[in-house]
Amino acid sequence: MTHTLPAATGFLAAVHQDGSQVPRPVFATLGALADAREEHGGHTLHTSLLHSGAPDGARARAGGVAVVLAGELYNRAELWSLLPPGTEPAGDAELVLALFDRYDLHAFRLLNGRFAALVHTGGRVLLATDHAGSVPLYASAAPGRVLAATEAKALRTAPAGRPLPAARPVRRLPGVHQVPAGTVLDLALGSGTGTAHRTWAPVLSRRILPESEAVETVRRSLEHAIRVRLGAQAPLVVLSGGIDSSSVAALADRLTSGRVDTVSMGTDEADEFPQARIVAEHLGTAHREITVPTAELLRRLPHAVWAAESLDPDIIEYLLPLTALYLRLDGPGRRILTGYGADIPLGGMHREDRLPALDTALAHDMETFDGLNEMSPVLSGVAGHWSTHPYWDRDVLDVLVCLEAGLKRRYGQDKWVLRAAMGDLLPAQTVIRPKLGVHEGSGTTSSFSRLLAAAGVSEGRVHQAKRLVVQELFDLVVAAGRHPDDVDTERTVHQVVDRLERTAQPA
Ligand code: IOT
Ligand code: MG
Repeated sequence: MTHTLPAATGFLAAVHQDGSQVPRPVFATLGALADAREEHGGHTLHTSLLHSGAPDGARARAGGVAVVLAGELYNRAELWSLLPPGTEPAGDAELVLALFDRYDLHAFRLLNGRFAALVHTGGRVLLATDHAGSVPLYASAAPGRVLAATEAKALRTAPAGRPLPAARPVRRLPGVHQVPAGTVLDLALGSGTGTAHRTWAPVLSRRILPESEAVETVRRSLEHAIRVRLGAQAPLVVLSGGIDSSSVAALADRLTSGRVDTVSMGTDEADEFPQARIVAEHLGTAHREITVPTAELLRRLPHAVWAAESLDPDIIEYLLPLTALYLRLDGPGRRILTGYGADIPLGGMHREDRLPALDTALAHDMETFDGLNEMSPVLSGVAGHWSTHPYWDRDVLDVLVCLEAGLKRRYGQDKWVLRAAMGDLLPAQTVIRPKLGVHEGSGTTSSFSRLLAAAGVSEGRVHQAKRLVVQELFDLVVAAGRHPDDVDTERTVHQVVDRLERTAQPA
């Protein structure tokens, strides 16, 4: 399915002064691997690209500069307008190459996309993430070499690296660091160290707009973000029937010539099928319901940690039902649109009427999202799909974050400005439907809690135990490189609980 997925969905790349070995690429993401080795200026650049048939668009070289890019750009037309007339980049890597030639590392300030990239030029290696760090990027560097990969596990066997500026060390992987969101690390190959440049930061100020202007701006920016995320085939929208995903489905449906597919997941314990069905019927989408038994859902916990490489138990509870759903979507790789992330800039997880608390939550969430990997493409990549998040489009996010809180919470409704923006395209009951998190709507939080209670964890320690279980799973499937199919959730829970009990006993 060419042109449906990006040219590459992940990479492992290594730049060496000597001819050292490159770790064997191991990814959770499904895909074919295209290896290449180039010598330039006395350096070797090895790349292993995860692709779905056309890796060429993900690699570019001109003169002494090479670019490797996983993911895709969403403001291509704007970016093209910066290039000399007649320049026609064949893919996003070539486009970045042309921009790099003109702006050097500041090229990354121009990009609105979902990508991780490496640039090699002379003795420099640059590692870049998109504004949201939505494609995680990890690195291990030492004098004479830089290794970088879109999954931490791919660097599991890399020789130990040195600390990197501004980058977070990865648990149990000595010398492996995660490149922050919206950052370019400019590294000197000789020393294996360098400087970090921020290319994006969430806006801290708030804009005051009349209702109608706020509503129109939100509608226009979201519509644009969805238009640029549509591939050659009709997309698949993961639909809960809440305002976030229903808005995505409605706009995708308007902008697609063919029929949009929607899918809703539930468990034998809980689902939002009736609410999603109302939207699917209203729009006339080709809709599916998939029931994942709770036992299967819990068996997928190691897979969710393996894919997200996240240590946050709350985030893993949001991502687990989605991972379980993606693993049930067989067939060729699909382009998936999700409503994930809308609650962060709109304060949607926040259920009270006080504006100071809403802005406090928002400011906190915008300060702490980095490194949670909640939008990692690997979540659907484990089943060969490519997901993308219109609410975290750089322009949409900038619009949403900076609206004054009273436009988000208004007339007793949460996410008011979005609801008002979508009023004409959705059933009235969908527009006013209160927030229900995927972890609640699928019974994920409660079934995970029950598993811990059954293993003897007291109610007051459930959250702590969840954190430890996620940590243990991370150690197994990321740091130790075990395949999640070979990791038993229940056994892991029992091991963690035994350890908890031993440390809880007085010495
Ligand atoms: P939620 O908003 O419920 O779900 C995220 C997306 O997953 C939905 O927009 C929808 O596309 C898909 N989805 C949810 N439930 C289903 C379902 N049953 N079947 C199919 N697709 C479904 C958590 C949350 O509430 O998810 N995410 C929040 C908050 C993130 C907090 N992170 C942070 N503070 N850093 C969000 O903003 O999406
Ligand atoms: Mg949401």
